[in-house]
Amino acid sequence: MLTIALSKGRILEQTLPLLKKAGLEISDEELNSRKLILDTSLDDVKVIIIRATDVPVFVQHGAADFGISGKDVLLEHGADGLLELLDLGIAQCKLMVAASDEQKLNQNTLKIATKYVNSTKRYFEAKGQQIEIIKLYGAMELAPVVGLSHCIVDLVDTGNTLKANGLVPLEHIIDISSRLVVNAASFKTKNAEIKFWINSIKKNL
Ligand code: PRT
Ligand code: MG
Repeated sequence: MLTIALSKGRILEQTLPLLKKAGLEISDEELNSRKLILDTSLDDVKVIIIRATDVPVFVQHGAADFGISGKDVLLEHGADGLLELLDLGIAQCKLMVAASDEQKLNQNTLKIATKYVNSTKRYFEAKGQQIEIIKLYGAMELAPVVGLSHCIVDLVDTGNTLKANGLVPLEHIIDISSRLVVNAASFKTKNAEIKFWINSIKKNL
């Protein structure tokens, strides 16, 4: 039995065609049901649907053998017990610093609203810039507008969300895409099975 962890939303949408090409299908009936454990076209493979940020947690603890997760989420979670074995190149975006204008970044202590606390700390520590982080769980773009922070660190794709809120992308922290992560113990005990799926997905990327 193999359990794969996926998150709802854009990662699921972009992963399903990859799994299909690799020989694993999930019916619309399963996808449209309210079930969190979905049956697949193969009896010995199940898919669980969870929050994006929970995917590395389930995989780390072996509740899923492997999962697909954004690099942004993995950088926050840490690599403990996880093997990042494949870059799927899907759900691409950039982690960036954004503000209403460049001058806003000139502060002795820069106030930053973000949910990416670890990546933000690492980036500004390397630059030697003193910061104060205001941890938010969403709608980061709002923070500079209402004076909660000088800038934000968030994912940017088209840039439309920033623009709509009067913000501009200023500094590029890292390119993001989704990665296939494997539970380290599963990779030993179910090595052939997991390698089979990694290779099948890889062949069709
Ligand atoms: O809400 P929940 O925590 O359950 O998950 P989620 O809503 O964050 O999930 P979802 O489906 O949005 O997928 C999140 C994953 O997709 C992230 O972890 C990234 O790896 C990846 N991804 C790729 C993105 C984007 N692109 C993206 N543009 N995740 C979020 N965004 C958001 C961004 O935060 C901003 O609000 O889209 C907005 C910017 O988009 P543009 O096109 O206006 O620049
Ligand atoms: Mg969301």
